[in-house]
Amino acid sequence: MVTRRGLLAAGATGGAAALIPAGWAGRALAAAASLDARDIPKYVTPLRIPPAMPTVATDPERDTYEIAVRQFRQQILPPSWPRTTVWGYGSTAHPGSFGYPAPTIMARVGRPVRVTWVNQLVDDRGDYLPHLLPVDPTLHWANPAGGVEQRDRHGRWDGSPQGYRGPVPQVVHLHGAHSSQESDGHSEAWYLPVARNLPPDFAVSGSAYREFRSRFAERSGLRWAPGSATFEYANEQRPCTLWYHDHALGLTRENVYAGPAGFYLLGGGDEWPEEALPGPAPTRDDPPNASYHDIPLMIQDRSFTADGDLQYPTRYSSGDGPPVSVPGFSGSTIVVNGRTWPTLTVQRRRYRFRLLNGCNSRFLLLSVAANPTARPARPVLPVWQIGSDGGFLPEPVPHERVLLGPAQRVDAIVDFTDVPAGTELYLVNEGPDGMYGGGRPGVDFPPADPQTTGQVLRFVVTDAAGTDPSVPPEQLRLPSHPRLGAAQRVRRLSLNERRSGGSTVMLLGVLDERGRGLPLRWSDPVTEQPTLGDTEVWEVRNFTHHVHPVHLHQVQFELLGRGHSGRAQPGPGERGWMDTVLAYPWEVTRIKAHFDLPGRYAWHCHLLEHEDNEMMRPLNVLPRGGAAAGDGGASGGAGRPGTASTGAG
Ligand SMILES: [Cu+2]
Repeated sequence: MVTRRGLLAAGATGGAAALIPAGWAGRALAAAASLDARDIPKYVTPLRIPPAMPTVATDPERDTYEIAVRQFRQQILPPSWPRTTVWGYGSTAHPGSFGYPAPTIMARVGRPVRVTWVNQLVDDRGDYLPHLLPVDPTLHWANPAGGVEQRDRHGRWDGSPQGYRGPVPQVVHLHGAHSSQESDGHSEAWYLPVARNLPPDFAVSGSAYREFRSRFAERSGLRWAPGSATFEYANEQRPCTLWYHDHALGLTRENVYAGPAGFYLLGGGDEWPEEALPGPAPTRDDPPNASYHDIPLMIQDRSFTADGDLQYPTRYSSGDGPPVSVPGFSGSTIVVNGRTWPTLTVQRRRYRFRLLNGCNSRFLLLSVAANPTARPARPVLPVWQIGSDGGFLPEPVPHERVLLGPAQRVDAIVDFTDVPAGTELYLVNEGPDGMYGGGRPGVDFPPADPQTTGQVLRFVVTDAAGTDPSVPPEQLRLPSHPRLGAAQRVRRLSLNERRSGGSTVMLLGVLDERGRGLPLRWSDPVTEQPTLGDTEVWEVRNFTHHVHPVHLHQVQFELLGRGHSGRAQPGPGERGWMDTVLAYPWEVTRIKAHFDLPGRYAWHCHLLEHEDNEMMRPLNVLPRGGAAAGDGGASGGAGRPGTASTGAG
């Protein structure tokens, strides 16, 4: 009998190749040699703390930004090693601001932020830049080469061994934000750069772009310029840690892998005195060498060629076919804030860390240990979780180990006050080097290679330079947490795997009349169509062997329960607002959300390789009284029809 443990072990042998299905007889493109991650010295570069993104205007109404994505070279590997060509965001008014990760957008609750996002993936002559990585043109993807008729559909391969080599679609999603549809960064609202040599028959924007451009113009009087989109974020939600990244249809995995991502820290609100927490974070007018005690950590896995370029697995369906998307990715190094295995000098005081799993498909199981390679890791300091994706928890939760799926955030405090100066501590990772099916490291799956991907960051403790006014985490009282009212509807949904063309495809879906998973693709009729103002319970049944991080746009939701019945209590770190929830194999994950913005959104798996290959479905919020054609969700259930919802901020 094949056990789950056996399957997982077979799929987790480490390295980028581990996620390519067994028996794959692909032809390797004359690929550059890989860099052996064991050869890269660790902890030789200081952690880079992204500065605050400069504005182009601040007035009583709002903060205004103009942010482009560009291609540049950056030192990601240690000094004296080759630099890496990446993409990243920065302020067009401040050419020195471009970085991977991007500068952090510092926002305040109740104060709108307006960003004009510009696709500047062009070279010095104004010609478009092709992708850094081979692109599978046969997926259901943006497909600009298909022209207006065939955009946002499956594309055709033109014979290039690199796949699609044309101009690259971009559209920015602010992950976790309560955004109106035209500002959400819908996957079909992408746009190409304004380039000298755009082929005339290409679509220059996605099929949703014009509609959202009109809506935004109606709302604000401002019309998007070609090669750009202007979005407005109301910041009417609880203070929290958001992040922004590319979301183009069928291309997100490779776009995000190339670098474009940044933090968006929403502070303020009248519910909580920020002085009680460790700070400050970077602000827009800091002096050089300011010191920070509120530090975002974007943790990602990356592989490199011997020349220092980003490496991403390429496989082929046959000897002379196009490059084909891979079902998962496991990089050979850990990169934090754009540097491999950095080191952070900390004082004997408390620090707030905004932990973000920015990996394509790697799950992280993090702890603070004195020995970087001992397994099981022996945690020496608790990681105090004070917040989840959407804001503060009801109370601080001490963790020995913190589990983070792709796109999830943990707002954490680590207290170094009692650690002797001179001590070296390590943030280590015991998540797997392959797909994650749940369970414990060393029991249900081998932990990540302790020599490489099992290590993240080194802390070097020094004496405190001043007093620490922050409140110890065990004494913190966090603001009370509003709960959603009764649901009007229960929706039964599924996560499925299906064989397709020799490999396994993961698909979202609904349930059929016998309670079995009925998988649906991105282009199938819309089934998730809540009515504006409604609160819904979503019961997501996972019929696959893998954990999938399920992300809903527009909302922050509550996790009601999990387990085989969906009634098991969420863990203590899951009792706040979330926008991405881990759905475990063969379990029911029950969430509750309130939909108070009309229009076209999406829900999807945040394993980027799944999301890009159909594991995404429309989420359309209909006006009250509107027809719900094709709406196949189950109604009634535990909901009490007619019960008014109390809503959520
Ligand atoms: Cu998935």
